[in-house]
Amino acid sequence: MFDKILIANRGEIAVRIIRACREMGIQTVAVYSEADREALHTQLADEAICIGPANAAESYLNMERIVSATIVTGAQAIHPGFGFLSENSRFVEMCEKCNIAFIGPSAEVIQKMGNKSEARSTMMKANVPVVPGTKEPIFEAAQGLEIAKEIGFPVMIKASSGGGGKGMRLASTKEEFEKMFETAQMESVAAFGDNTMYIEKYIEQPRHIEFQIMADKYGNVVQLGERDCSLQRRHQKVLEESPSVALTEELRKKMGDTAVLAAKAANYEGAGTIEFLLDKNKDFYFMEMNTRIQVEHGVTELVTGTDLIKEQIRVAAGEKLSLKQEDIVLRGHAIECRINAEDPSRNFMPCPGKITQLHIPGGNGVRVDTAAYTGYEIPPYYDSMIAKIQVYDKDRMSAIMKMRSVLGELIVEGIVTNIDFEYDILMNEDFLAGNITTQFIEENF
Ligand code: MV4
Repeated sequence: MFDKILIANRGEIAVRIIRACREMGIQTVAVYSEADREALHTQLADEAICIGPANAAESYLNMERIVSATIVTGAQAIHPGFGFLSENSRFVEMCEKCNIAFIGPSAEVIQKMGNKSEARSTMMKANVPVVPGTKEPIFEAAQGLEIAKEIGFPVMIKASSGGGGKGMRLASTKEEFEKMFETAQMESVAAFGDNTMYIEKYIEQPRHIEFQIMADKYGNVVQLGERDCSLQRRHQKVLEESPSVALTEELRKKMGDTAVLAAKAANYEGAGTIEFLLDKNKDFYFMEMNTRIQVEHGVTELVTGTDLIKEQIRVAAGEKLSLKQEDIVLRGHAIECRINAEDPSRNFMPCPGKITQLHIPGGNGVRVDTAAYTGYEIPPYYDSMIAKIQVYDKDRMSAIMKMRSVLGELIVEGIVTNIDFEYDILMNEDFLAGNITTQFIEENF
């Protein structure tokens, strides 16, 4: 096992990883920017190194400085968390060259799955269902139009380097197609320096269902059930839950088996997520694979009774999976609400500032992952998520009642947050009935 791990991240996920390391008897090194001198992760780690200015490009995204900090402190491994360098294959290559264990999959796998068009091909070859569309990457509108006519409009035009909605456009007619293709491609070139595109049939009112998977270095893969992440606003998840009300036990098994098949096809190692779109006929399609631990991993931990961060560390150190598929059962129901420093009445504009008073509820079945404290000043340079409230209870309605109670008790003063917005979702009739699609928030709020 590792003696010392460097955490290449900040905020609540850095704190979550530091705690897992401490529970395992592993020393921790935090890296922090000049804006994060007073941050909780900086204070909680055994050692902390300032790696540069507030601007993430010069600190949390600066590969050379992070690798240097790892070498200087004698850490043997880097945990990247999510965001920042977590899916950067060049960073993983650099770690490999410097003999530092990257807690995650290999550079090759990250690269392969990060290329969404190539990921589609890999999955098609492995008999994983994908959305009908292009089989090869395309670079020109004319090529795409041929395929679009075959599969029928409307179609989604997607950037191969995209994900999370960037470089993505809907085209409803062939007249619209050319213009939408050009804009999506231009966006992709600007954002990723890549003009590779692919086309998919448009799935109407889908649900976003993702499966957590975990794999070791010896080809063992398990799936830990699904999370329903259909409640999103502009591709930002707002509320996640497990299990999904949309799945029967039979469909869960079928999608879970498919997720394992997908992970094996990718030669996967570590924690990962297989994202599916589920349509109204309950047909499901592979959409993307995320090669990192995700923000919402806690809801899976609550219903499966596992610790995914510890398991990530163990498999990165070369241990066999401690989880067996037959031992993994989803018990009860978990919900997560993301608390953001943002103003819903001003188009969810970020509202950083000083938290003058913070009261965090606790109690039976309540988990709060946060790096905020009374007196903490949220810097304006990073994302606006300040806490994840997670509840666990015997069934969905009990979990909803518990989350209402917790949000009612939660006090965050000095800044504007989305707490009331989350509460309104928990009171919505369609939400209560489980009628949630990816259009829910746009339609209801
Ligand atoms: C789609 C789709 C419908 N059909 N692809 C949005 C983010 C990116 N990862 C993929 N996305 C979508 N792809 C096809 N072929 C609808 C969406 C989509 C969506 C997906 C999941 C969660 C929320 C969403 C909100 C709008 C659109």
